[in-house]
Amino acid sequence: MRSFVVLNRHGPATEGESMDTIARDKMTKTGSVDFYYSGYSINSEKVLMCFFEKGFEFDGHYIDLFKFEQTRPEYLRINPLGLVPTLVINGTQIPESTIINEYVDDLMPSNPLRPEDPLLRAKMRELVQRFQESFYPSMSLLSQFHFVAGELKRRWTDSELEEMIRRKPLRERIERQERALQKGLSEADIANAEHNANTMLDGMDAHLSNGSDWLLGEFSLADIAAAPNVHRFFQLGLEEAVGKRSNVMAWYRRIKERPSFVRTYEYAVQDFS
Ligand SMILES: N[C@@H](CCC(=O)N[C@@H](CS)C(=O)NCC(=O)O)C(=O)O
Repeated sequence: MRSFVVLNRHGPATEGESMDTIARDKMTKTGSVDFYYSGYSINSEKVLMCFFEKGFEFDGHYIDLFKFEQTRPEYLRINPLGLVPTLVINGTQIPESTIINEYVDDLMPSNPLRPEDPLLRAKMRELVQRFQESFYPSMSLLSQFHFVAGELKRRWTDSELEEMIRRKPLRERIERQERALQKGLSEADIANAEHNANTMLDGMDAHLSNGSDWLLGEFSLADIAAAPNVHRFFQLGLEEAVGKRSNVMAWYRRIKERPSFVRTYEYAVQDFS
């Protein structure tokens, strides 16, 4: 199992695929490229998929959220909010999955993942933001309810959990996890998360109803931002919600065939043993 200190130097996405000359030049100048990520983390998966699409090279550092490694002092020096993912370019930290993905797309201009047309680009950003604000929190809560809380309780005693949760720097994260683990999520919490997640799927279904393969016609960071959220339905055994929406289901089948998707889920493996 990969741990906090293990380094994975990552090569180009496939043989024959090479990094942009410009990007390579920038990398040579910048020196180090460190990526802190976790398995079973929608935001980490979103960034990994972008890296693999672009053939972006990085040294990966695994932060095990099930061991609360995101609250260790050495990681808090990298990301003071105690969240993954974080990209560190020659000592400069870039947190936030959306910002990392745009940064990498800026760095490596070939094979662009954002529409050139400013209006379409604005629509792409709208979708990415919507997914970040409504899709991810809903899937995160449903994950806590259907899997994460039980897994944490299997591993740790109540007092160990209490102590580790309190190390989180953000008050809302403490409250969110205390609710999931100690106070229990209410039926209303679950219903709200399901409602919002279904609203996101409906929105995707409408976007895809014109017969296009991808959310904005061309494949973009919006598809990448949606992918780990939609995949989470399947990981949680809630795939019926996706299956009911034929356009989203067809989109999911297409996205699963992309090498970047396959590599993401090979790379971000969480050991539940
Ligand atoms: N807005 C941030 C959110 C990052 C985030 O919430 N990451 C989750 C994993 S997907 C995390 O680090 N959770 C640990 C915790 O809440 O303690 C981003 O997009 O990168």
